Amino acid sequence: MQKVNLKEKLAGFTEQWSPRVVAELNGQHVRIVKVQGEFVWHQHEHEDELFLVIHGRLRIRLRDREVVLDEGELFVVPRGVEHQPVAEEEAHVLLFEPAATLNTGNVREERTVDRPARVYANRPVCRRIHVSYQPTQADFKAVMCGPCESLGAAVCP
Ligand code: NI
Repeated sequence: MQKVNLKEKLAGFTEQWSPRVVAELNGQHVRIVKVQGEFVWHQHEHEDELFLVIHGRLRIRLRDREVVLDEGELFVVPRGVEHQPVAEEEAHVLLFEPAATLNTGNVREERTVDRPARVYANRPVCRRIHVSYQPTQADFKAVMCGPCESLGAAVCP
């Protein structure tokens, strides 16, 4: 594992609502995401979800209140609690959550990302964790582990 520079990683993509994995540990993902506008209301039945604002301001709407996070502030949404992330201007957010956490939770829509791309070196060797997942051609890069990718494989064997 090499150190990860979040500014560099954030400079590497422009897509909004498309999380990138920058580290993995103990079955959890550290993800970064650029957000703007209103996300879909959703909840995660089995996962608590940590939001840490790196840049800008993020509002997390809950059914009974709203939490406003500025740079350097974090909030954990407990499992089963409906939430809607909202950002008037682009915000950059770090997420810490189990690797299986789907960004849209119990909802499936156009911003759902089944396998967020890993963007760090020394990524773990494929253990065929996605064996039940049927990737499309466009998904191959996102679902491949580092070693398979460096071998030029089309998909993890
Ligand atoms: Ni969520």
